[in-house]
Amino acid sequence: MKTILITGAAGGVTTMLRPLLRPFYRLRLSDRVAVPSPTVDEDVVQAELGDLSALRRVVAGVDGIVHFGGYSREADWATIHDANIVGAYNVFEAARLEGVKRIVFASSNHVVGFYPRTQTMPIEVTVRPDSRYGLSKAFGEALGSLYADKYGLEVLSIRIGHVLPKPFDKRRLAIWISARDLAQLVRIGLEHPEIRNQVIYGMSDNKRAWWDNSNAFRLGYKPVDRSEDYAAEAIAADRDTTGDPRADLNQGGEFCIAETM
Ligand code: 15L
Repeated sequence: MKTILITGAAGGVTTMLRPLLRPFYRLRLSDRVAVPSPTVDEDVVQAELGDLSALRRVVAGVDGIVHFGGYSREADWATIHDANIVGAYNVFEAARLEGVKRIVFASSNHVVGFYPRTQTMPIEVTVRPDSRYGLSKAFGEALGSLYADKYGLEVLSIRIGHVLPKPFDKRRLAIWISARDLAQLVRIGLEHPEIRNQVIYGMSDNKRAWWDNSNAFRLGYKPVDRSEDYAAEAIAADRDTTGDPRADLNQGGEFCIAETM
């Protein structure tokens, strides 16, 4: 069984992913805070993403890294810089120095959040970040490109939509992904022999999607969940309108206007 490091293992999304990945991998879990309810098979190590030497010890000997660590919403520059810019750099650098070839990077839809909702987009578009957070995820994708081209790492960046048991508004009907569909994409990122530096969207089989996810389908992705099953409830909730057209008309929603969250 391969050993896989999950960074940010105390987070909500990684907590949903752990039981879905455990049947296939020996999991090493890292976070700066305590990881909830580790099983006897999970190896927990506390580490700060800002500490490269500590990270080198954490990644040493693993077969792949699933990097979800960092800050997952909009915040002030110091927070984003330390957690997502320095943090992502250190993860890629630790991988290179310790000879770990595979990285699955948790990117975000907020890399392209200032595209209008009327546009259906392939992956190969110029980034239009909607926040310092989105900008930091674009930096992470660019790190993947550099480390693949220059050092031969194999990197899958997933522009994740929104991971929750079910989508709760119209925007999320377009971008939602279930935990099991995301786990499938993570496994593709860890296993697929043709990964060099690929970027894909992380969404389920969503009828109202804004993204063309051909890149993921080419790698064999077959989503099993559909946001449309929750459409009536999400539309009735009527949570979408902020009154600011930047948020209401663009894909990134409230990230297009928020300064912190
Ligand atoms: C993200 O990238 C965030 O990490 C998550 O908390 C959600 O806000 C999501 O995007 C979203 O766009 O709904």
